[in-house]
Amino acid sequence: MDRVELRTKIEAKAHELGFALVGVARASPSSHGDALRRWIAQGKHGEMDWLADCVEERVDVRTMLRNARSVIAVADRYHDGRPDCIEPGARGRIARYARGKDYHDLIRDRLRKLGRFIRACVPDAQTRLTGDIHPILEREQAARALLGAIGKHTLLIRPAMGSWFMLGEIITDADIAASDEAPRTNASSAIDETASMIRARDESSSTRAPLDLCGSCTRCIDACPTKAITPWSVDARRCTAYLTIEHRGAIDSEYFGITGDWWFGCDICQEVCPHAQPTRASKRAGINAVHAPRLDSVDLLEVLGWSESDRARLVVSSALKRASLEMMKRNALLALASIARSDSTLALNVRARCATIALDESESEIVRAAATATIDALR
Ligand code: B12
Ligand code: SF4
Ligand code: SF4
Repeated sequence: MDRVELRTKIEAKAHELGFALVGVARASPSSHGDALRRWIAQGKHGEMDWLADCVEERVDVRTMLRNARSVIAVADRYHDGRPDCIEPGARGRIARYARGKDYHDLIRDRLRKLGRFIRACVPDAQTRLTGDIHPILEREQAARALLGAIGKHTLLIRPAMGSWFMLGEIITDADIAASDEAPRTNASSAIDETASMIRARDESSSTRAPLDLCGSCTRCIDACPTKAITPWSVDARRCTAYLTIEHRGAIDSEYFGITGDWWFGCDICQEVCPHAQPTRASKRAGINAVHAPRLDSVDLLEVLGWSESDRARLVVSSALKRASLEMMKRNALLALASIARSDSTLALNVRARCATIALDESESEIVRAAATATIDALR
């Protein structure tokens, strides 16, 4: 089987497995290794030491598989851009990627099947699956495979479909034609639109600068409540997604009252992006049914009274399990500090609850500190 035919077969199999986008990149070092090293040196990874521990692996996928030649990048679409319609009250929102079943499991199972398919096509091939936790710059690999381009908010954007994608990759020593290699035999392939934009850029310029879908737009930078974004870089320490999902200690009081109603993660930079708005075409493209949302928000005052068994019920086969019970309570107070600012009756109620929590020795230091910060934010 020739290299282009192999790519076509793999693309067809990935679509059959339900992936919205698939493409192939050459296995070669990152073009942004220095940007990553700078990001780590500036401490922008916060407490995510696992990012700092394997920088050199991240900048070259061949460290994950010797003799790697190709990276197959896939993307699942989990949301179509429609605005939220959350029931009224003191509700804390869950980021859209975490509203359904845990995406790690959903993507990994199908990547395994795709890996088996590749090994059936190329019997001696070795394959390594990745997906979120592995040391690989997934967005760069996806952009190289022409799945889309990286926006100033650092997420992969697919023109006309937005950034509502989860990514996964297979690294292999099989020699597969990369997506930017002509000829493409599959004219209806989902990546052709991006491929032609990239070809147009190459024809109009001698440099191979990354495809820029942002132009002079700065909407995500302006809308980010914590000022975490500078063009093509996010200071994780300031990002609500980091503060509510990755950060395990007390949240600095400066964030109370400004992060909005987000309880787990944050979607603001995607919600405001012109590329991520729902269009007729993007609604028609739909989402993969396996990502059907189960829970979009929680009652924040209820969370404050939760026990371990309440949490356990909620996190079954869900990405929400990354947050411990004390993080969930801390996050509930963070969201209440914003919501109650515009509701004086709620503010009265929240202040009273916080005064009790702040003095309650059965609550952890982290939750008590959050209660004090909430009272201060509501003064
Ligand atoms: C750590 C991490 C986080 C951290 C840090 C985020 C960040 N921007 O780095 C935190 C906890 C904050 C986070 C938040 C979120 N995350 Co996250 N996260 C990751 C993880 C595990 C590693 C990312 C990483 O390596 N960061 C280090 C930085 C330096 O890497 P980078 O931004 O890719 O760096 C490149 C660019 O800066 C680029 N670059 C540098 N200069 C320039 C200049 C130009 C012009 C261009 C084009 C590029 C460029 O080069 C660098 C190297 O390639 C990835 C999975 C993975 N293994 O990749 C998921 C991942 C990025 N996250 C994802 C998601 C969905 C989210 C959230 C939307 C979740 C949510 N709703 O709450 C938010 C979005 C926040 C945001 N705007 O980034 C998805 C993104 C999917 C997509 N469409 O892009 C990923 C890919 C997970 C997955 N498997 O799908 N995340
Ligand atoms: S996820 Fe929210 S806090 Fe993080 S960069 Fe985007 S808008 Fe800012
Ligand atoms: S909001 Fe504007 S600047 Fe931000 S990623 Fe989207 S297009 Fe780019």
